Amino acid sequence: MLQVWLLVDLDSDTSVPVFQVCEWHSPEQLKKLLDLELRDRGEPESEILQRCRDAIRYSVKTSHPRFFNQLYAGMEPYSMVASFIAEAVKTNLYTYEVAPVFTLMEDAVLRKMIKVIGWEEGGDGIFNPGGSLSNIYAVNLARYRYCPDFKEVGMFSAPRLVILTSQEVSRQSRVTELRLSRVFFRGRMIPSALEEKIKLAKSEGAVPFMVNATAGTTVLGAFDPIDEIADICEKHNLWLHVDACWGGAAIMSKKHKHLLKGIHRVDSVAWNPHKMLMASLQCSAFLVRDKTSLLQRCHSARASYLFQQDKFYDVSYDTGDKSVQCSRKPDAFKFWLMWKALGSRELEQRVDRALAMARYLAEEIKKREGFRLVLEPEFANVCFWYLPPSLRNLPESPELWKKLHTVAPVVKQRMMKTGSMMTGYQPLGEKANFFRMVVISPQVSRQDLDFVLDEIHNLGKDL
Ligand code: ABU
Repeated sequence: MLQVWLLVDLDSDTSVPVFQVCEWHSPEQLKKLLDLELRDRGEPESEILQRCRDAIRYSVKTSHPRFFNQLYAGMEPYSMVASFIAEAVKTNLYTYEVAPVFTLMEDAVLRKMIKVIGWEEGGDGIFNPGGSLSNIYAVNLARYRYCPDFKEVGMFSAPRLVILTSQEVSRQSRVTELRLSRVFFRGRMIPSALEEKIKLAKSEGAVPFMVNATAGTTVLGAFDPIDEIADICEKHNLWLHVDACWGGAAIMSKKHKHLLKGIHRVDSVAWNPHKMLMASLQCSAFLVRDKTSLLQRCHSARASYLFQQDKFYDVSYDTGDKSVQCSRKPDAFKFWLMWKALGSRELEQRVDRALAMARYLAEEIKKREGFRLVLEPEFANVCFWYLPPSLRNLPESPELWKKLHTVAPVVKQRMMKTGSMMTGYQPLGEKANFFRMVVISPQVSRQDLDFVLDEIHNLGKDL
C-alpha cells in the first residue's frame, strides 16, 4: 500500500521536530514569516521553493497521528493521488464534453452510495463543496416539492414555511431564509417532541415541510432515531433529510450500520466521505431518493453556452445543470479511486477500527483519575473533562463547573504552543468547556491515545 506522510518540512536542515503537529505563530508573526506581499517582479525559483517549504512548515499537519481536532484527519494516499491528478488534468464537472471520465466516475460513485443506503429504486445526487451546501440542497428540494413555482414567483405567495431540526443548522436558515424549529435533547431528536412541534406549527398557521435529522452530530456524535422520525414524516407528508456528513460512514460497517436504521426511508442524505472515510478534502455528496429529476428541475438554469440541448451526445450526462454552482471540481474521483483500491471491505474495517479505538479511549478515560466522560460515546467522538488536582476535591457545585470551564482553553493554548497534539474543546448548552477527541485515522495507535491523556494531564496539572 502507498504510504504518504506529510509531516515534515521538505528542508532537511529545518529546526522543526519531525513529530510536531503544528508550529504555532500569531497572525502578525506569521504574516512576517511568510512575506505575503505580491510585487510587480516575480521571484526566482529558489525563493519560490522556499515559499512552498514555508507553506508546508507552518501548516497544521492534519495527517499526523496526534491530530484529533476536526471531523477529518489522516492521509488517504489513493485519494490524495486522485486529488493531484484532478488538479493536473484541470477540468470542470459541468459537462460531459469537458469531463467525460469524471462525469462517469461521479455517476458510478453516487450509484454505489445510493445502493449502500438501500434505495432499491435508485436515486440521484451530486458532489458539492461541503455538508452545509448538501443540507441547503435538501432545503431547496423540499421547498421545490412543496412550491414548484418558487423559481418563477419567489417565496411571496408561499405560506410561513418551517423546518424542524435536531441540531444547529443556522447556515441553512440564513441562506434559505426559512424558519427553524429545534427539537432536541442532549443532541438527539425526540420523536414525540417533533410531532408536538409539527402540530404547534400547524396550529399557528405555519407550514412544516421538512425535517432535518442528524446521523452523527458534530460535538457528541449523536444519532437521531431515523426510523421513528420517518414514521412521523410519512404521516405528515414532510420531506426527511438526514445530515449524515459525519455518521454516514457507519453504513459501511455491518457492526455499526444499526446507528442509521431507517435511512433507506428518507428523502435525502448528506454524506461526506472526506470525514470518517478519509477521502481528500473536499469530498461531499448530496443524495436524493427521487428518480423524477427533481434535482435538475429545481436547480436548472439551462445556460445556453453550456447545456445546449442539441448536442451530439446524451445530454443527461451534463450534470452541471443540477447544481447550484457553475464550476465544480471532480471530487467524486477522490472517493472512487480509494474505493477501487481498498474495496468496501477495507472501508468497513476502517470504520470498525476507528470505533474500537474510540471505545478504547473512553475506557482509559474512565480508569484515569481526573478524567471524566461527558457521556458514553455513541460514535467516534469522545467527549470528556480534565480536572486538574486542584479541582478534584471540590464538591459538585456551580463554582467547580465555573473553574472547570477555564481549564480546557488553557490546556488547548499550551498544546498548540507545544505542537505536541491537537484536539478541540467547546461548551455545549449548560455544560462547561470539555474536550472533544475525534478518532478516525487507521494510523492512530493505542499509544497515541495514551499519549493524549498523559499530555493533557502534563499540560494542565498545575491549573
Ligand atoms: N462540518 C463541521 C465540521 C466541524 C469539525 O470538524 O469539527
